[in-house]
Amino acid sequence: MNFELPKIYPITDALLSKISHVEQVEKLIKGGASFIQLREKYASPQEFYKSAESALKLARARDVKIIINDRVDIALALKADGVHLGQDDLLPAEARKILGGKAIIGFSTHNIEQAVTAIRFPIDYLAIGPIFTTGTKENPDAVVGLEDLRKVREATGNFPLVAIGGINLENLREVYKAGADSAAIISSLISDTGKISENYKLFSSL
Ligand code: TZP
Ligand code: MG
Repeated sequence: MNFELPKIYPITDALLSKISHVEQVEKLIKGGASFIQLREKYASPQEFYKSAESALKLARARDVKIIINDRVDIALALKADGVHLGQDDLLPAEARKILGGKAIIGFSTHNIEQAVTAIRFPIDYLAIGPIFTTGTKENPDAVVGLEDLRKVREATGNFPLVAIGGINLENLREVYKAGADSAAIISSLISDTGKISENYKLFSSL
């Protein structure tokens, strides 16, 4: 593997944080983040390209890795570190052909069956969620829960595993205990704009 999965995997959201992706990246880096996903569900591809370009420029200067959500084209054009794909995005094998062997490819799954299928794909990590109820994702899949997270860990051996969805300071330890290598977090990290750096530090100290 050409990267180390961080224990806390921050994901940006311009709507929730009310600030740009580059501003979120700056605050996350200030808090110690070295691996960040840019997630943009509302802006046009053109706008996302522009904001990802600024975020990537800053991240490059600080030796921080940037993963682009959904958009293989934008990841390729900006030479981002990788892409995070969902069940309906380009298949990981197609993305791998486009982005090459060095790109980090993550893949979202929502149940044990999808997770077991995913470990045969050319991906670097798999994500499973929503573990808890989340208000961040539109039309989220059914809540997976800690028990099924445990089962996913068992069924996928030591495959790099990211848990996502409704993770906060209270439940983070349970998520690691159930077998997640990493916790991907949006709202409890970035929705209080003034506390993004502080929150990252707090989460990564647990
Ligand atoms: N995929 C499953 S849940 C989710 C995504 C993108 C949203 C996670 O956001 P939050 O605010 O940490 O629940
Ligand atoms: Mg997607």
